[in-house]
Amino acid sequence: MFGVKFRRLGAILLALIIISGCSSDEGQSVEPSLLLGFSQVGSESAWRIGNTRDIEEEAEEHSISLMLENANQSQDNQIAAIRRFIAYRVDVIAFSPIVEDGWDNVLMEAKEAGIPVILVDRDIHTEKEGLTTCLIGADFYNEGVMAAEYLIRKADSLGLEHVNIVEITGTENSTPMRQRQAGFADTLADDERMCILESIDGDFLKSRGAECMRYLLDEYGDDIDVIYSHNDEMTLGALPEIESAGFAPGRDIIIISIDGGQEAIDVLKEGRINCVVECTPHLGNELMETAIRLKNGMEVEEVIHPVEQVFSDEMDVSSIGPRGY
Ligand code: GYE
Repeated sequence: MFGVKFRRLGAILLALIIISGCSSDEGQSVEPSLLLGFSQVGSESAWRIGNTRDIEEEAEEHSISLMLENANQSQDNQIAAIRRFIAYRVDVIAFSPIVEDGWDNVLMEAKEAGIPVILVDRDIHTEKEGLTTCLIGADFYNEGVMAAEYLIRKADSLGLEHVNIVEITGTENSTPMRQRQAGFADTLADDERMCILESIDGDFLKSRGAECMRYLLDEYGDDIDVIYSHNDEMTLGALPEIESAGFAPGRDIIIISIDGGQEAIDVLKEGRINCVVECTPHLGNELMETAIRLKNGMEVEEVIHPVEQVFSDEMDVSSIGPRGY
């Protein structure tokens, strides 16, 4: 089947034989391995690639058979993947919903098939109860809060009286976009110095980050004091545009990014980014542990957030170790 990647093929074949009701020649049934179907958003960022790798490695580590499908940034592809997982009768379905709305029908189908669903990384919006079991992912609202708190401290230390901010946001209607925006705006709301000139959709892509930056520079020029970008890729796309326009990122314009991948941390160390809020892609271990618990009919926690930190020019950046993504 196109696009389906089989991990531990032997284990899957064994699981499928057992699912279809066969037993070994001696008539002894073999303990089925856990078969997990996971639909990934795409490969849009270092974060996403690191997240996929982590999930593959942790599946291996936990002896879980993983059916991994990459949706290439399409919700339709994700829905089709989930339907295939149901048809295969996997034990557990997990997916990172590209956007929040539009999942009710396919998740009802999973529920009717009796297959538990885990949300990884991003949340969904639904009026229906009990479509998913839990969410394993970052607290994006808090990431927005941490970004804003850094900016307030930075404005204090530079003695700024008025701060013009432009925001390059992630994929519209995705959880990280909504919550990173809300956490940031809410935290700045009472600070009269802070003015968000415009928020523009960069879709978490480097190329869009560059395009958005060109537009923002045309529109606001040297009025821009701060760029708040919802991920490293868009930040890395924006930086050369800022430089071509004759500004020094990190000095003339304060740059705040989210994710904390190696490339952005290297640029932070060069002084061309001021602050990177960490968003860890290492969700694989929790995902596998949770899938095992669900398979065994155990309770799971509704929301699992990893602990995250802030890297910035307020610290000794040379002490930041290798990031691994
Ligand atoms: O910040 C971005 C990725 O959902 C947390 O998606 C994830 C975001 C991450 O493409 O780089």
